[in-house]
Amino acid sequence: MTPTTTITAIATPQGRGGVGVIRLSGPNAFAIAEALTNKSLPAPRMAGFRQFKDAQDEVIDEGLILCFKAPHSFTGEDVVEVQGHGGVVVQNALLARLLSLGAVAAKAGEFSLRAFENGKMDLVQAEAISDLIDASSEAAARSAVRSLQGAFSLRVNEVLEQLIHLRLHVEAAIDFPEEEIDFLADGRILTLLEQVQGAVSQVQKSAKQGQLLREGLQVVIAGKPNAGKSSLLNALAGIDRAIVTDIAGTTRDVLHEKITLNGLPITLTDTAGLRETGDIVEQEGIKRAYREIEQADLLLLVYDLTTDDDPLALADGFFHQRDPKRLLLIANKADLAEQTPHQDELNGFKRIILSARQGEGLNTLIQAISAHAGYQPEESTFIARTRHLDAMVRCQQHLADARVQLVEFHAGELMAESLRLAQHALSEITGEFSADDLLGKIFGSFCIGK
Ligand SMILES: Nc1nc2c(ncn2[C@@H]2O[C@H](COP(=O)(O)OP(=O)(O)O)[C@@H](O)[C@H]2O)c(=O)[nH]1
Ligand SMILES: [Mg+2]
Repeated sequence: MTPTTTITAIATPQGRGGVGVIRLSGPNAFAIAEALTNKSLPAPRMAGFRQFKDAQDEVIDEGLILCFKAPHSFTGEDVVEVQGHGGVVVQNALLARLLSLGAVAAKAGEFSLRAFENGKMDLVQAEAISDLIDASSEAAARSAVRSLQGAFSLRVNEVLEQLIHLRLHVEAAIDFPEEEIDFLADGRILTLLEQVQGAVSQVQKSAKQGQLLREGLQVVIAGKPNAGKSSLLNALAGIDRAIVTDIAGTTRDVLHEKITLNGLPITLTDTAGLRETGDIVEQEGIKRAYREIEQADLLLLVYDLTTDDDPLALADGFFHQRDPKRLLLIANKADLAEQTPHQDELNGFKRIILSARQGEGLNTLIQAISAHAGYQPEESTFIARTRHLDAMVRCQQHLADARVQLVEFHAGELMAESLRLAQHALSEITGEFSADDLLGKIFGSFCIGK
């Protein structure tokens, strides 16, 4: 399906700036630009200085025109960049003129969608552009560039090739039924299958790091009033963000603070102390605290060492379940209890003894958080999304099914079907086999003009 419309959008941020760029893409891009300037266009890839005019031939703005002839453009279509001045009013006047000349306002991500549809980039690369624009840390930006340049796609495609190679072997075995049993049993197919499983695991590991970089970790601080939750948030954030007093019930609303620990983006959430209370405002705060607790990747249960509170009993009471993968016990006020900050274990739960007020033991906590997330930044990390991880999990499930069919049932046909599904799942990452609604969801979250 070739789009017949010519789309346009302001590509630079709305606001004051030296330059404001408007993009046009589609079959009429050149004709519309010619009408805008009332002059012939510069040769492709050559900048030309032009006046941009309205219907009455009045000058709206002046600046550079850049043309890119299909297929040598971002979208693969004829593209024109109109580079005027960066003011909200003048840019909107230019945009209105382009619309009156027959261009259509681009939807969010429509330029990238066309680039994808015209084979200029795969889905992972298109997503990487969006992630690069939204990157919240230098590490995230660097990984996004790596994905954009194809590092992730290359890894996925390598595994896909191995998988296709394996499928060929299995299909061949099915096509020669008299040899099927021997062929399937000779161990070669199993070896190939195990190689594919290993390769997917490797990519999964790297992608998990990339997803952490992109999506960060939701860490929620919870506990009784006065345990030192707000003090801990302030200590980790390195600023006086939350109000700290010795009055129980000081924190009533949920407070979010974005921080980066060793390059790992974290959203820290401070919550109201959990207790029975008659105060309506505090009750609402506690309700909100529970909502945050449910969604947390990691819970920091803070308790006061100078009391005789039992953290595991608190965890039972607050969360009704204990999951060592989601819970870190934080024994606070080590200074008052005259304990040196350290780390130990309590019934399989990691416990960190620290002093939020003195800032002692924080490094141990930071390391424990990184370790909990499984975060090990490496130079080659590429950006990845939950969508990619889900696809790989499904791929692994189909591979495991294939293995059962092979090893337990020698069922070539069923194994072949599982492998086909595994390939399908993996291909969704780069977009080879993506449903339209998925594409709509992905590109719809992009900014306009990309
Ligand atoms: N000595 C000492 N006092 C602390 C420590 N952490 C918090 N506090 C004090 O305990 C009181 C309650 O702290 P706050 O952070 O507001 O607790 P929250 O109610 O859990 O948010 C305040 O007076 C803090 O100064 C600590 O590590 N050592
Ligand atoms: Mg507080």
